Amino acid sequence: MNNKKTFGGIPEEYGQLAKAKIVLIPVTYDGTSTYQKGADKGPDAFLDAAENLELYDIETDSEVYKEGIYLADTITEDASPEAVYQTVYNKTKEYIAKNKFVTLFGGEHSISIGAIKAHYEHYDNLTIVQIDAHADLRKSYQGSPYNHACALYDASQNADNLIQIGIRSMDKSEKTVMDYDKVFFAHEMLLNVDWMEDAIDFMTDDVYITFDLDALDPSIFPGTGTPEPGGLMWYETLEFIQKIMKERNVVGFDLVELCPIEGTKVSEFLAAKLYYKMLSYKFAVNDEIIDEEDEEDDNTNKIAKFKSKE
Ligand SMILES: [Mn+2]
Repeated sequence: MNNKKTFGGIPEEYGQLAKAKIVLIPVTYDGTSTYQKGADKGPDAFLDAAENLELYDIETDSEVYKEGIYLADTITEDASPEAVYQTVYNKTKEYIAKNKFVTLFGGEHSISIGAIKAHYEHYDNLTIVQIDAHADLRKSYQGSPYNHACALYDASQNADNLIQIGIRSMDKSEKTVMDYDKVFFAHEMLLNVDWMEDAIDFMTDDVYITFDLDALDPSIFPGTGTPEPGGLMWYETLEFIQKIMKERNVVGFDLVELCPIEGTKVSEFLAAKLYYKMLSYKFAVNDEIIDEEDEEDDNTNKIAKFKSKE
């Protein structure tokens, strides 16, 4: 499928592959989801919402689209979970080889398997940060190792480092695979005001983020296949992402599991805004603004909140 538009309707000159630092690959696959279907409609809803974003980011005082965002052809492969994995892996590799900052938008979480692998093969000692309600550590599910329930199994075995954030649902069998030191369960994050720093301490220099949007609280993000209560709120999510971007070298990321709900745009608009925020933090030229904010960082991490300044 050929995307005729640019991401967010940015001017053509910033949407060309040759000049763009950033590549966005939409992937529509939703073949293995087991509860509500509809993640295949995620990329279109996300791209539509992005057209309604302000392209100036207040917090970083930047217009990150000027780094160039190339909207790659949507991957619509759906023959099998394995075929999707292979196609995503090849495409991601191709753009990494072109020195691009590769981002993907799903689709269900299985689309991340190939993207993660392409990145950990390219970068030595890469940390995978998984932000997700679900552990996704099953070795195989419903006959396939490329099922959404297995999205991080390969990374847990073959990547150098995996850190799981926001987990609040898993099968008992996943306990044998899980590295508990590097798992931040949602119920424990509530009580640990230092969870962000603790998590970052486990990260190596280079980091890839796989962000399953069901990690977010359903009150702010209802549009996902399996909306688990007790998730991350908006400002704590941004604070965490900003810290990672500042303290480590993020080399790419994916956002998955947007399942649009008819009659409301809340979820797709949040996804678009989050995507653009992540790029803004990554490429922000105005580092001073971020530094200043970091010095006031003694706020608690309970349910998201504006920072209190005494
Ligand atoms: Mn997931």
